[in-house]
Amino acid sequence: MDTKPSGARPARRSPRLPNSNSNAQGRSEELKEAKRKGKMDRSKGEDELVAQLKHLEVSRSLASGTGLVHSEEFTRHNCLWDPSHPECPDRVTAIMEELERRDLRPRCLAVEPREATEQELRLVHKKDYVDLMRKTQTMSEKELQTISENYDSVYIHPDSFRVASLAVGSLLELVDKVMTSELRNGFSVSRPPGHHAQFDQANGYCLFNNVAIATRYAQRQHRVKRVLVVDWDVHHGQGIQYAFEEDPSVLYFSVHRYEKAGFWPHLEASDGPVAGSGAGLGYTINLPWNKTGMTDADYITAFQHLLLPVAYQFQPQLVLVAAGFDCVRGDPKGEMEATPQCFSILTRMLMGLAEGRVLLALEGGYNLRSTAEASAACVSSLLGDPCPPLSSSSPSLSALTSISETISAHYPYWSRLQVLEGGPLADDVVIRHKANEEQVGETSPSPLGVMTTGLAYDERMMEHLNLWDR
Ligand code: Q9C
Ligand code: ZN
Repeated sequence: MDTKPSGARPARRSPRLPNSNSNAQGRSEELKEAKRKGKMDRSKGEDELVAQLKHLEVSRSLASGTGLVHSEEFTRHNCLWDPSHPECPDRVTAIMEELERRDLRPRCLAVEPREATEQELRLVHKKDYVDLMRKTQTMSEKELQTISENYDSVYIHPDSFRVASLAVGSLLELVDKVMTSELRNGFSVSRPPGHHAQFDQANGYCLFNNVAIATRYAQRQHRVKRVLVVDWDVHHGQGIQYAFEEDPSVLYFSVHRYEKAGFWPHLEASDGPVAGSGAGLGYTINLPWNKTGMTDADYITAFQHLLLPVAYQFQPQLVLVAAGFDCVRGDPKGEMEATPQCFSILTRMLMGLAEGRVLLALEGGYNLRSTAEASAACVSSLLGDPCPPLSSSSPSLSALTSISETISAHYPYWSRLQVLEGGPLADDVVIRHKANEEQVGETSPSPLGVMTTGLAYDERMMEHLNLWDR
């Protein structure tokens, strides 16, 4: 496509330039033609040119803009009987202030939130449950407290039904806009969170499962076949896992604090060997951390060696992120050590998937500063800014062990995890992993034992040389 020698290319392409789409040579020619005509005919408006490009189905490469949903309404849901509850209105206010402070807010396109319909809520939830939640709007504080106690770690306010419906609807609006390429990507600064909410129950500060509903909505409304859900909230999003465990059209990846089921929600279903069931076998990927203090290197290694190989094989058409920031350094619940800047990189790593259709929805995050800074880091990446540098470090032995165990569990399902040459080597990998564990036990952590680097070399490559400038 490009006839210039590669050395003459700029080191970094502007994110505003159309992507070099490898299988789009023909369309690329058409695009050039369209651009040429556009330049020639100055009377033609930009709108007409854009319409022309849309017709050529290259519009995705031009899809620009990061959608940002927020509303004051998200501060109306609060705990009447515990004013110091960690899932508090200040969480979203702190994020919006940080976006403002860093001048990120005006660079985004404001998307108006709307309430989800009953039908939409029922894409994931039972009718009786939706009806019950609706009825809480007129209940007394006493009644609300009683209802809340039927669930694990939940509070309900008279405004909760409306606000939770608005959190769902906000994400659905973003789904509409990225699927039609009106926007490239987006971030929903909403609450209450959603990833613990289940078919017939609220759970873990969550009333409706925002991300799970958005996944089903994208599939029904926009004919999306494959959705990747990435859940980096420090808690396992069991609500999302349960919704899709038998479904091969949704790949659910969660990285979470586990400590051998010692951490909430204390489920063995959160462990690494759990991989889904029936047709969905292989489409649930759990990466449980068995120690606190996981760093940037641990998260980045997990993405590089586990999530991304599988994700690029899966070829999602939409990426939804259950973006909890209780995994960021300073969070009282997560007790992890990932920096806010790390989330720029994780976000960027996902933007190569699904033609850039990446939507983040706020989940947990209980240190206001950490949550606000990490959210801003994500928005900055969505806008195309370069990632800030990280201080380099190595992944920990505990992290590598977890990653290796999950890779082993998924070897049978994902050939892209098969990095060793020469056929199915799952057994070999387990052995190598153990050997690595012994080896690094004495010294400092080393790269993933299950990963080997292949070197390709052929003498015939010597025949390619510059004849007039040796
Ligand atoms: N002793 C989110 O981060 N903790 N939810 C219960 C019981 C519940 C977290 C502790 C934590 C829920 C969205
Ligand atoms: Zn959480």
